[in-house]
Amino acid sequence: MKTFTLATLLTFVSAFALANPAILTELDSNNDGKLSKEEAAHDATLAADFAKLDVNGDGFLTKDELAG
Ligand SMILES: [Ca+2]
Repeated sequence: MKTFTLATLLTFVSAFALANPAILTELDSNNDGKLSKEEAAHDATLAADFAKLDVNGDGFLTKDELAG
């Protein structure tokens, strides 16, 4: 039962992480649910890939763009 509970918890955590990339929560300083170029600049990889990740070119990275 303990193993089942842990497995269930891990599944939940993984699904949550996919839907809400940790980097978004970590860097979203104004909590608007998306990353501006300024917020993304705190992560070297994100900053370098910003233009590529910003699929719709609106200047923000949403959780869908970060997950995709
Ligand atoms: Ca965007």
